[in-house]
Amino acid sequence: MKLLVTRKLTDAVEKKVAAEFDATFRNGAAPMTEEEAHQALMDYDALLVTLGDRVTAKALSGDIRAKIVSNFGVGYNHIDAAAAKARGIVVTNTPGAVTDATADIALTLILMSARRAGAGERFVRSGAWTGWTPTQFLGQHVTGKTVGIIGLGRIGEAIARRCHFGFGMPVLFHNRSPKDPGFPARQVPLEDLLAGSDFVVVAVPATPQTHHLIGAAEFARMQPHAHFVNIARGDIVDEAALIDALQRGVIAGAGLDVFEREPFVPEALRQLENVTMLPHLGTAALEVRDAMGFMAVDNLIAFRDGKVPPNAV
Ligand code: 8YV
Repeated sequence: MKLLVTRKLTDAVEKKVAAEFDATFRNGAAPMTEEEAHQALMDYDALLVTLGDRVTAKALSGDIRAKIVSNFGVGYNHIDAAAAKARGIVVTNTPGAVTDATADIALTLILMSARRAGAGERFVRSGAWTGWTPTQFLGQHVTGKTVGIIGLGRIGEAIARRCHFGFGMPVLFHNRSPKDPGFPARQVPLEDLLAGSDFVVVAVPATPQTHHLIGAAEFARMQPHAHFVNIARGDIVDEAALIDALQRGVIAGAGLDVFEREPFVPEALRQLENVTMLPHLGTAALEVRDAMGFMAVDNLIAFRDGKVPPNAV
């Protein structure tokens, strides 16, 4: 099977890919454009793609050769899965492998935003710190506060688990279908979650239905001392409305691992002290990226061997 790997992966994963497939490793860190994706789909039997590679309906049109697109990552909003399905092309992803690392980043952002860790770090680094005082950099206490999690899938549940067991936080969650995580957590309508939470965390996938799920009206429902965290996808949030809410003190702070037009981050957002921003670090740990890569390769191997890939979407 002729395979194109669109981005640099870990050494261990690349070694496994090379051992299993007639593989070509594309150069460069930039995602594939729609035109490149189309060409790749014409030239290869299989693609191992990731965040930002534009496997759109247009890229999937015409006389293409590829039969499977294996995504490295759980979120696959850069792939038109419906168009792929219509053409009989299998799409797979890597759930499970990303869950704990992504939940850990959510907790990192809750803590950093509440405790003003980013602003404090910048302050020390600047050389401006002249000494401790009892009223310096006062943030919000996290332990025992209420967290509201939008989307109780694998990652949302892992965040809830950490908040409940680790920080004694009452957990509210909003989810399309009824869910019982097996520890105290209350399923509520989105409006009640927004109004009743000290920390609101977005953990839903990016779909046409979740585009701009959170905007000005939702920020207005949140409490002025509340913090907002997004570890999912940037376009679930109306970024202009978030900037406005942060500038006007509608909410106290935000922690973001993802952005609406990633990697573009608006100047207005970068200038705010009450926002903590990370460069999409969700799964950025060697063993996690190894596990994701092995999962993506295992999906390809299963397909090659005539089996149903374990993680078809
Ligand atoms: C990935 C993620 O590392 O798995 C996902 O969907 O958001 C990240 O943690 C990255 O997006 C590659 O897919």
